[in-house]
Amino acid sequence: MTINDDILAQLEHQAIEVPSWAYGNSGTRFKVFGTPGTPRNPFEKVSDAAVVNRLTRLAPTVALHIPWDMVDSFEDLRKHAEDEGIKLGTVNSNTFQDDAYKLGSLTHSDPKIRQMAIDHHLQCIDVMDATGVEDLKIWLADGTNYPGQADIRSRQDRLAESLAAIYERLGDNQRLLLEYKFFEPAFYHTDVPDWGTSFAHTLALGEKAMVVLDTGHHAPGTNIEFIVAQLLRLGKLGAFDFNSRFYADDDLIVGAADPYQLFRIMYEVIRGGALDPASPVSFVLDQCHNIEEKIPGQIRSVINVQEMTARALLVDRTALTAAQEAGDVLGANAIFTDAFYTDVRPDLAAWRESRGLPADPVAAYAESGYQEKINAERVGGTQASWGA
Ligand code: LRH
Ligand code: MN
Ligand code: MN
Repeated sequence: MTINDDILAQLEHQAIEVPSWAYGNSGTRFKVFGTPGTPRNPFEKVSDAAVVNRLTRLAPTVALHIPWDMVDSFEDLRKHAEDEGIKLGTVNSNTFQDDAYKLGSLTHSDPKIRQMAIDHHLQCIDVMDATGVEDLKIWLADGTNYPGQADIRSRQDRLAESLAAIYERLGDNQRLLLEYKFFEPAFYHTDVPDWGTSFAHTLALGEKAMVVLDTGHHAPGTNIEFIVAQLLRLGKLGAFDFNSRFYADDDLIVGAADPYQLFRIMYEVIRGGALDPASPVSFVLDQCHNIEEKIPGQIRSVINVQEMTARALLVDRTALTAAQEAGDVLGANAIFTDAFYTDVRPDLAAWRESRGLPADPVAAYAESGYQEKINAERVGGTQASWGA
């Protein structure tokens, strides 16, 4: 099996948004390791993101996290991104680091705290207005640790009201994307734990509200590709947060832990029409590089997505449908796995070269001297970290 022109044409427009926070230092609750060359401000994070795009032509936008990426002038940040050849992407809100939100944000029983959380989201929409960004991504840490701690049902009612107040402020082309996560930091119940809850709220809000599927936010063993198929069928899949995990929300490089799962997800993406440039689904990385180099880690990540997309495009869907309809269980499975086991790396490397890109973008980065340059330049100041 080889990658033909039809497949290359479908890969041509693939875009994977990178997260600004992947370029800052991150770690676990045990240790955050500092690394030379780490950005000291959002401008430097945008510059690093642009390097990933220059070497891969796969990452034309960078997601922001507010307040981590707060700057005096978003107009300047937007211009800086454009000068570097990329654009600013999704604006992520953050109501998980203030003391005030210890017992909840948009779900809090105190109307003053709820209003504070709503106002933060309205400020995020102001940032979107100033930068031309269309997507507001909301992930809430809201939840409880102990049964009986709070009334689960009234928290849902308050959440619906708060979300409606935010939704109200969206411009015509703007969207509210609601991300679910089954646990952490709350350990007993989480207020948006699953796709069903996110679906129910976004359905009630209206067409501009959609669900975010973060691949690390499910219980082990969950069939994520089924959720992808279902949300696409319902027209409510707004975005992916890609990463991979072995145990919890590990935020490792996408495709690293379970490449076959990424293949199965990309197959459903293609089956559901979400690779079409007109599709509303956006593909975003949500990762941290705790011990590995960050820029090469991001390059590896976008290439992993590209490779698994190419493999999923290799599935002979006509033959697969025929085998499925004939009840040929093993035959259908073989058609599926034949595509998965095809090494597409040489074909993609040749294609990259034909488009003036390096055959091996990770090696090209190592040879580019960029890392040495930022190691020398970015001394002094405070390194950005997950959380600042
Ligand atoms: C929560 C999450 C969410 C946040 C990001 C930093 O676990 O996935 O998307 O915005 O991590
Ligand atoms: Mn996420
Ligand atoms: Mn997460």
